Amino acid sequence: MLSIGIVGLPNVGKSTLFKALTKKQVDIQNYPFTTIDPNVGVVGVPDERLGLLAKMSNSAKIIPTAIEFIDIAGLVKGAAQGEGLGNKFLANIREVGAIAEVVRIFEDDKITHVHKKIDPADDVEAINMELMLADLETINKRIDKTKVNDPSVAVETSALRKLKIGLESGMLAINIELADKEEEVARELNLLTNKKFIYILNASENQLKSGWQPDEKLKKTIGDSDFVILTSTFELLLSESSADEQKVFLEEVNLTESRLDALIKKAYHTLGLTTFLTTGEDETRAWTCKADATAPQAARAIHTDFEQKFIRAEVINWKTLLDIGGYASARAKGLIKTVGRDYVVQDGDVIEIKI
Ligand SMILES: Nc1nc2c(ncn2[C@@H]2O[C@H](COP(=O)(O)OP(=O)(O)O)[C@@H](O)[C@H]2O)c(=O)[nH]1
Ligand SMILES: [Mg+2]
Repeated sequence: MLSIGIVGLPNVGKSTLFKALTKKQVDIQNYPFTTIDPNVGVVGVPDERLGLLAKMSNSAKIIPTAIEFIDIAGLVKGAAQGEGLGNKFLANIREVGAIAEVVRIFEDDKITHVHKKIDPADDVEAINMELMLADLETINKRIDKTKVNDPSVAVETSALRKLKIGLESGMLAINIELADKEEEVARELNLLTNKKFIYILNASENQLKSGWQPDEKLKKTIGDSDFVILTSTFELLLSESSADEQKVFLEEVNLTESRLDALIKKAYHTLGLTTFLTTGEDETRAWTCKADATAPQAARAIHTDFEQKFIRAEVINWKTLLDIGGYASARAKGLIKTVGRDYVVQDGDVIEIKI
């Protein structure tokens, strides 16, 4: 399952956010290959389409698609050099699909900031610097093992050199320009800064209420990455409240809905994922595939055998299916497409795989 590692300095609200997220924990029986670990929360991705399709099909249950969030100990300066829990911490996030970086925006004298001042752009730079240093270490180790004059490793050598130069000049690996073959080398190294980032800007309720937005300096530091503004303590409070209470609390900060759902949806986007759907009397279910997956690749999500055994698929957009009122009418009107192995799955396709 695709996962997101939550990183950030100590005392920025990571665990509070994680706790709020785990209130959205799904029944993990439905998700094979899920890790059972107190620091891992398997969170359902909110999807309005599921309820509508389930009603149409009279489904016994609804199963959303899910992603894992991993809460990791705080990262401090020197982590890349293996100080304290640093190294172990960094090993924990090598496998994640994307990194959610929590940045403290809220001011609170009672809660110590490790740098003694609230400077979000500075904090982001400090964290990203540690991640880059860890990547540099990975690269230097690999360079030591590679015989540079061996022509069979020319691509690897050039990739390593470009990555080293880029990282040393303060670039995240993901922003370093590489040829396609070199990209493969970089991917295989599992570099931390070669992952997509989503920034969680943890503001106070007052900041939220007054429409706080990142300033130019912070925007520049974040670059093109996705970001979400929320208050982690407020989200935790919401997640522990009844629907009626939630309404009152939301009004107080001029919000119409929890920002946590927005975060989960955005994280799914950051991971580069697409949702396709299946619907019937047993269940209406959302499935995950990579954004450019073909039908057989997508079918793997349902069963690992399905990629091999795939013959064809019947596909209809969820809205078209809903508007026409179900499979029988859709079939009668010829609205269901039969597609082969080359078909690239579109977000919102309702699919029946024939094996
Ligand atoms: N005022 C305020 N305090 C917060 C907020 N988020 C977290 N805190 C507090 O900051 C402290 C550290 O939070 P925690 O989630 O454990 O941070 P972590 O070290 O990043 O995991 C706790 O006392 C939280 O209640 C917030 O949005 N506003
Ligand atoms: Mg914590």
